[in-house]
This record gives sequence, C-alpha cells and structure tokens, in this order.
Amino acid sequence: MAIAESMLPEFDHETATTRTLLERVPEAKSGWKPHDKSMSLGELAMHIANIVAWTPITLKQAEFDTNPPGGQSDTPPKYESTTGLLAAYDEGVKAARVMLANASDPEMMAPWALKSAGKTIFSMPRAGVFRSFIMNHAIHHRGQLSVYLRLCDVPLLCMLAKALLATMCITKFPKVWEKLALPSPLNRMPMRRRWRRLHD
Ligand code: NI
Repeated sequence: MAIAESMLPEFDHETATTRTLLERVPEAKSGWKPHDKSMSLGELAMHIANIVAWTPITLKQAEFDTNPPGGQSDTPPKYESTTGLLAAYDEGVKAARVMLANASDPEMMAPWALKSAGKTIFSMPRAGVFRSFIMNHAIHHRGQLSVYLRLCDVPLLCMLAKALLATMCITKFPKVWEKLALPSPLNRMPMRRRWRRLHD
C-alpha cells in the first residue's frame, strides 16, 4: 500500500470530525477570547479551516518561507462568517484529498523545509510534514476550539464517544451496541440528539 493511500482513511475521519466543530462556531461570538493574549474564536476557527489549505505547499513545493527575504510575509485569511469558514474548509479538504490520493511514495518521502527569512526552521520528509504540520496541527487546535465553544455555552457532541460509537461499538462490540439501542425514552431519540443529551 502506498504511503499516501494509508493516510487517506485517517484524513477523511479527522477532517470530518473537525468540520463538526467548525459548524458550531457562533458568528455572534466570533470576537470572544478567553484571554487578552489568546486568538479570538473567529481567528482560531479560521486558522483551523486554513491548515488543510497548506497541502499544495506541502505536497507540491520543496519548501515554504513564512517571511521570504525581499518578499511579503504570509497573511492568514480573516474570519467573516461561519458559512464562509465552512466553504473555505470544504474547498481546502476536497483539493487536499485529491493531492494526497495522487501522491507517489517518492514524492511523500522527498525532503521539505519550513523557513523564515531564509533560515530553515525544520526539514523532514513530506509524509512527516503532512502528518504533523497539517493533520496533527488541526487536531491540536480542534481540542483548543472545543474548550472555546464550551466556554461560550455552545452545545457540543462528545467527539470521542461519537468516534467510538462509529468505529468500535457497531463492528467490534455488537452487544454494547445492542444495549445502547435498547428501547428507552433516550434511545428513541435520533442518534444526534441522543449524544447531545448524554454529553452536553
Ligand atoms: Ni497553529
């Protein structure tokens, strides 16, 4: 199996989970921040949505300079609405998936460098950059976003429970699934509402 092919199921799973949180960003609270030194809710959400857009830079270039000598530094996109946030995210995920699916092993193992003003900050094979700089980076900030949303009283699904339900109960623990599915006032609710009730 090719390196990129082995990453696709993880990419699909993580990007879908991230979207469930981005969908919940309330526009009215986009300027909220937990501390003066923190990013605002809108800035954090836009940062997360924009991470996947770094895929072409990672898979199609050999390096990226955040502050190129004689050039302009990178300016991140600004949050304007949650609809715009999701549109940017969906477009980025779609384009990234095509690029990842088509990346050969030699391309994934080619070295890639992040630079600032010509100085190398780090260098590693593209496969490592894609996993850490794109996937793990988004997962890290997604956890941060979940705390922001909780502090803003936004109802949250329990991501871990949802993932366990989808990937373990049904396939590996059918008896647990049967127990969860026993008739009860709670279990007669649609699945989405049931998890919301259990984990809010
Ligand atoms: Ni970041």
